[in-house]
Amino acid sequence: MSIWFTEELHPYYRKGVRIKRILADEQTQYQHLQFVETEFFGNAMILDGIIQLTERDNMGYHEMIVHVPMLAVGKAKRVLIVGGGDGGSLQQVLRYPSVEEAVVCELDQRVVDLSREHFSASFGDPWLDPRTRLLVRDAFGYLEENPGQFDVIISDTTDPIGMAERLFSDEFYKLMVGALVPGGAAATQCEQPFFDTALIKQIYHSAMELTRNPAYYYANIPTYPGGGIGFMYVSDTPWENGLRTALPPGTNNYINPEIHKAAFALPEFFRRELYD
Ligand code: SPD
Repeated sequence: MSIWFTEELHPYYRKGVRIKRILADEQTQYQHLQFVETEFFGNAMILDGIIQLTERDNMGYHEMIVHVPMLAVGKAKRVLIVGGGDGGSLQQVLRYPSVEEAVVCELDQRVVDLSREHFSASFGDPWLDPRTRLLVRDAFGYLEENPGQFDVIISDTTDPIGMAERLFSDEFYKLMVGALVPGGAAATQCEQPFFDTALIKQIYHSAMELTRNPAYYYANIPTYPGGGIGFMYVSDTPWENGLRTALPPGTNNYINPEIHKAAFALPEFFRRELYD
């Protein structure tokens, strides 16, 4: 069987990948969850018709969303991942020997279960690490209950549609910053400069009101709309601190010191929108 999966996240833009076979297809309590084997990108997870990650190109996403705040803070002990049920961010967080506890707040247990089955070749099983604590619940309440607790928070979410829309709100950013220790840092999935300029501006402004050194950065991920995605770095600690910190033990497939620095260079139309 050889079929095309076409994604239409925006009504004016489509992209597609060729699929070899469907590995899982179910309606969970929260969403339509699919795992497919693609022709070029390895296994992929699709939620409500939107590609969340593929084995071949997820490294740009997970390495950048995790290492930029982790390196900036240095020696993080407690880390919270909001969403992230596929385990990709968790795998990167656990590379740091300083991490004592990595809490993953994921709403949908089925995302974790099926990711363990279909991404084990890429992520191993980070859920077995004794430092991992999985909480199957909504992150809002957990953030409210845990002010000032985390050195680093990673908001590894879907797009701002339906139940995930709240994770892009001012209220969420306020709670997230409130859950950081002084000097702690967060990085959030923050969409695409061409398609989501207004949303990113709104988030940057709210991050500016909450912290001294927010900044936007970008990574290339061919299976996402526009070929990439950005992240909001949210902290009083400048992201540049991370340029002086060594990457953790293990192999990187995307980040290196040059990429780390260059990711914060923005195309002029977008830099003007955001920073002027
Ligand atoms: N438009 C696709 C955005 C996907 C962001 N979520 C990725 C989750 C990977 N852990």
